[in-house]
Amino acid sequence: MASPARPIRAILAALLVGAIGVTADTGAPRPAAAAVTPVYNAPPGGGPTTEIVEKFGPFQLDAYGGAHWQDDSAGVVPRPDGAYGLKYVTFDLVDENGNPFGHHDVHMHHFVIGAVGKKDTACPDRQVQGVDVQPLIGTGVERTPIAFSDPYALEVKADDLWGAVWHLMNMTDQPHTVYVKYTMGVQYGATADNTRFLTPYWADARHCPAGDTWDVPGNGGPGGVEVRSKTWAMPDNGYIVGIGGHMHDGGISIATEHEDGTPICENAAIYVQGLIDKITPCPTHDTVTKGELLKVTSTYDNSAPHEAVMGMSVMYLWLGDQGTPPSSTTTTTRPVPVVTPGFTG
Ligand SMILES: [Cu+2]
Repeated sequence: MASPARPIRAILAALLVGAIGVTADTGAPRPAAAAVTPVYNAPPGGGPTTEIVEKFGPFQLDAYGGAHWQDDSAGVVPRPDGAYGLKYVTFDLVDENGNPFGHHDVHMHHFVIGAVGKKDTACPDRQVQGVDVQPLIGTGVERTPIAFSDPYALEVKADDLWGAVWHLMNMTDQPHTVYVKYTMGVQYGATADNTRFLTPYWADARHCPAGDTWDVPGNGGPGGVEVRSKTWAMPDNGYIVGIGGHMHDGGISIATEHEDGTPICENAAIYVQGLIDKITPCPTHDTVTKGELLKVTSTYDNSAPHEAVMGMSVMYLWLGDQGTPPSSTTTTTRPVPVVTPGFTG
């Protein structure tokens, strides 16, 4: 693999380090008190979705403990050409024949993609060597997909450049050839007229820009937890369309609340054999107002130390206005359909 250009590499290395548990099951329960607003006056969406698979690699990884058993780096990554709305992404690790690796055989600690040259809405000062980077999508060991139902999508412009940071680890006693495979659904027909384009807003529990690590000391005794919170001023009026939580092993939850304490989302870590296996997503469609302070809180186990952890609420906002709700008339024979908002599995 060619060495990435140094400025891009430096930018992306400074951008984000870690695993992302963004996304989505329509069946995921919402916090009882979340104020979810129906989708109404929606444009039709961007039309048919085309599925495109990108493979990035190869990474030649030695057996666990070898000279190059892991790859922790950054660079420019491929993306589908053209302009479109990005509707969904799934991530996997595959061998040279396309066969997937088990999640704990080759460990995808993180693979995070950002748009180079665009501003991070949450932390506009995120800049390295004069170049802005906006985090877009990513995943970690849990490899959960990201998906947005119509009329929502992430906008990708024809001249956008994608860079990524990644950390892959071969946990087996055999060397492997590894590719990162990401499968995307794109709508080439998506325009600002037919689609509500989303703004990524990645809000950390302690630091701006999001993605900084810290150490949990482990001095809390049996059952002890470490709680950290940070507030984030919403950049404009709009809607939160979905939230993915991001944390590392030892994490219990990421909570996102309105300024008045009303819960919006709690992303919970689900463990299998002591390792994070899933992070529950929050599909939602909750209103936010310009300047409102959302509180993001991470809760970690503090009965034992956990090094280099993260806590992040990966939000996707639509900074638009639905207008007034349509009123029913006497000729209406059925209710206004309620579109299931936000992420879909
Ligand atoms: Cu992380």
